[in-house]
Amino acid sequence: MQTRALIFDVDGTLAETEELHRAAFNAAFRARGLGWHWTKAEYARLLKTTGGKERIRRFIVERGEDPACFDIAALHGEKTGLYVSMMEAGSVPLRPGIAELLQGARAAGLRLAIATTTSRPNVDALIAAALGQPADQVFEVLSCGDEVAAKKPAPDVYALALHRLGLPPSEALAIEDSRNGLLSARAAGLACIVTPSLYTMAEDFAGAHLVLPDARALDIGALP
Ligand code: XBP
Ligand code: MG
Repeated sequence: MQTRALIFDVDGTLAETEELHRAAFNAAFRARGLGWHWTKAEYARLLKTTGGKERIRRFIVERGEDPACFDIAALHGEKTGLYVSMMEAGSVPLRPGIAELLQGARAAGLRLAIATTTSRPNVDALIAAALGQPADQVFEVLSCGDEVAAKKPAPDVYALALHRLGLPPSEALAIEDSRNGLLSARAAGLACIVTPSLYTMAEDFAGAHLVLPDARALDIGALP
């Protein structure tokens, strides 16, 4: 086996977090009296733009308004605070098989990393709530959205995770739930296993090493 590290996406892959993100965006819009509300259908469309700040900007442009008239960074900062509070209050379970996969991978001597477009506080809150441990004790490397110039589907966040691991792409494997994530991993030279999530299940995963229903179906002994 050549694979020495598993690099995980977060939203949709470790857990079905997007409904909590949507609730946090809507709560931030309410708190600012903006009168905006993202329905599930609208969010499914907007999710094609990765990154919360980029998603808000696109929404404003689509409304025919000028993004320069809004403090998107502050609005998004408020959304992140609300998401973290909501996660602390309610938590979101890890997807089936994820906890076992993390444990099994560690036991098999694989290194664990994160490559996500989401903000770091969101990752910390999810892992603390779901596993009761700091994220940087579970994952040796964490590469997050705001650390790179271009978010997925650009390769930057996977390239950064590989750089921090000190590994070539041939020695790591990405685990994703979305087409944008798959494209990002492939553009960084990584093989990628996709476990589609609620918001991504209708997407095209051509180019994936494997498409599996969830992490329970992932056999560590059969990795490339
Ligand atoms: C997830 C995202 C994120 C979250 C929100 O994509 O696009 O933007 O929806 O996070 P992926 P922030 O799973 O491909 O990484 O609001 O912190 O950006
Ligand atoms: Mg994802």
